[in-house]
Amino acid sequence: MARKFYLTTPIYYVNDVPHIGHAYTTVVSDVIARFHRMLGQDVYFLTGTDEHGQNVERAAKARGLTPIQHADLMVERFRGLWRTLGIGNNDFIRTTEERHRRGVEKLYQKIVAKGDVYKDAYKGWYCTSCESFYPESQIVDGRCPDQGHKVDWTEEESYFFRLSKYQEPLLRHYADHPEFVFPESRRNEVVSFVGAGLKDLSISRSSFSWGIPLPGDPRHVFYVWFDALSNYITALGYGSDRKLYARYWPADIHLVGKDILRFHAVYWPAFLMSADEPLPRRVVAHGWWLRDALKISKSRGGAVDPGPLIEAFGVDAVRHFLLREMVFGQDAGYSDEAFIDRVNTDLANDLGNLVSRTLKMIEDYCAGKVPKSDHRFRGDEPLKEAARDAVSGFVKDFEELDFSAGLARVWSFIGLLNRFIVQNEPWKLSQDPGRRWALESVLYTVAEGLRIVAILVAPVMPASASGLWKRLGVPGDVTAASLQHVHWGELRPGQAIARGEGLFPRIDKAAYLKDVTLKEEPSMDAIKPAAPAAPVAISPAPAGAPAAPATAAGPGPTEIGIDEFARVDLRTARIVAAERVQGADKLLKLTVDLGVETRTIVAGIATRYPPESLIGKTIVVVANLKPAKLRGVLSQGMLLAASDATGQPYILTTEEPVPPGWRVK
Ligand code: ME8
Repeated sequence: MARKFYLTTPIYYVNDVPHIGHAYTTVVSDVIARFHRMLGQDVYFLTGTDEHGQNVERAAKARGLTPIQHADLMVERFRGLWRTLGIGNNDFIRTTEERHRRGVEKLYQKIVAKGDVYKDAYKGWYCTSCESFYPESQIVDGRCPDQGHKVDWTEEESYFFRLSKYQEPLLRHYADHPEFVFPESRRNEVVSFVGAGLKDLSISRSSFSWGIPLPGDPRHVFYVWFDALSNYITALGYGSDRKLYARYWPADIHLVGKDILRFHAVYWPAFLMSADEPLPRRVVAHGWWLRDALKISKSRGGAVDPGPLIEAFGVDAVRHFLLREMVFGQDAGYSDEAFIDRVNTDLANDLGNLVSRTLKMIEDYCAGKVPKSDHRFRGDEPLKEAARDAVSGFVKDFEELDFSAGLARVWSFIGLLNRFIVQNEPWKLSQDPGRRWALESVLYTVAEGLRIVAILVAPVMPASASGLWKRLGVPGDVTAASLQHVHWGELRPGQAIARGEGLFPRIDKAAYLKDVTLKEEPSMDAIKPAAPAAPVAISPAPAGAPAAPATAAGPGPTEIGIDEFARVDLRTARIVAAERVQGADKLLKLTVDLGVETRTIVAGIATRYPPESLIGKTIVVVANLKPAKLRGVLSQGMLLAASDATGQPYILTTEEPVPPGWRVK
């Protein structure tokens, strides 16, 4: 029977829109899952959302929504991004689901039965952002030690878990299972944290109600981390039908960012020990994507939205970049330059060019059919050996989670294939009919090398690997290929190739970087407490324009006088033409009649308005806004629209028809 492999991502909070950090964890997990499937294992891959707690309750309230309405909207952002990124998870758990509640209650009851829960008064520092309590000794300048958020003094009745009782058992477990926390440096941190002593842990809260009520005392809800961590077993039916639990638990890998390692490597195994359930095999922590040396996170700003990158360069470019650029376990800095350089070098130049020149030569010299290798040809020996080494090295690297090294190996092999072509000069061989066997052997060798490359890159770039597979005329699905049985010579001569379009177009770096300065950040309209009645400018603001008014928690926009308002030239305009902006899902290019002139305006309203539905509509535009280029199109103004909680635009129009060019005030 196939070995089972159970893999999880953290479940993400629904008070943040997904950014590149979340995408990283989920893509890496997907790559691990695909890799293990290609090793023939019975993989179960879980992701989901963490929907309870004070942060979510607050965010929902600020938006005038109930917590569940808020969560329902936000979950779609995550699901949508995972669909776009080609994530092949087997299940998606939401902590607001009934199956989850049942499992949490069951776990709690087992811990209670063990005598590990007692009621007491909690006094101490609480960080709402991290949803975590901290002892006085760890507070630095009124901020939490993990992420530097403000902490509040909290005093309330709470149920406690006897975490202190598990200090010794945990230390023993780390010693007996050195692989339990990975990488090694993180393991040492965990061991010293636990070695320094563990205090009992408050596992209930009564100051807010958005959570799972404690059985027996519904004035309390579960502490969000007790609730959240349980997802890894509740999704397998713990507390109800245990079939999946019996088949897949314990998890083989909990993949997390280093920010939440302690919860996974200390609290979670302690809860499980108390409940007499098996512990996960490994908790694996990766590093952070940084921008300007700060962790990328929406609350800190500088978030990178993977959406526009995917839109512009394709899913596989993003997946490859994430895996290749970050040395697993360490931090990495994100920049658009690094992204473009990586994609241009690895994908457009090295692999993309190799594929297109090989296919073109097979088309030109071999009538578009895979040629055969002649037994007289010996020049392929070093490549056969290099292919064998690349495969075994790649499998070892990926098993050890060293993705960048594994991919570097594949690219060394691609480099050999490129050099092999240059050295053998098939274009010269093609001139000499007596050496046709050599020409065919050379082209077969490269095509066979590319077949193996397709198998190796399949976990990281499944769509491109399939594209390459099809172009080489190989039947079946590359993702069904086995990484354990990669043998040289399986490419069948005589198969028709399908040259098709280039696999990876080259990015014009200068043009992209010029445009990107005007790119929108991921929309936080959905989670920011909206400034009531503030009209939302839908056109992306030009570079250098002041940021949207600060709305979160603090005071609303500062007051302005009527004179200041009068400086904004608002006009009615009639839409005379509308079309989509190439390569941008959200943008429409509108031609508007302003009475005295016609202008072009780029507006981010394509998600709600098909272009043809807009023709003839009267809208309101800011007519004296400095022109700005958006995705290469000069926008000479901005239309006004309201936006709902999810960021969907509703354009402003007039109640009665009015001619274009009238002043709005
Ligand atoms: O912590 N670089 O959810 P969360 C790399 N709900 N990874 C990053 C990152 C960055 N800059 N920013 C975020 C929670 N991540 C809890 C988890 S699990 C039982 C409950 C990734 O939405 C990374 O995986 O804040 C990190 O651990 C996770 O997102 C935090 O997601």
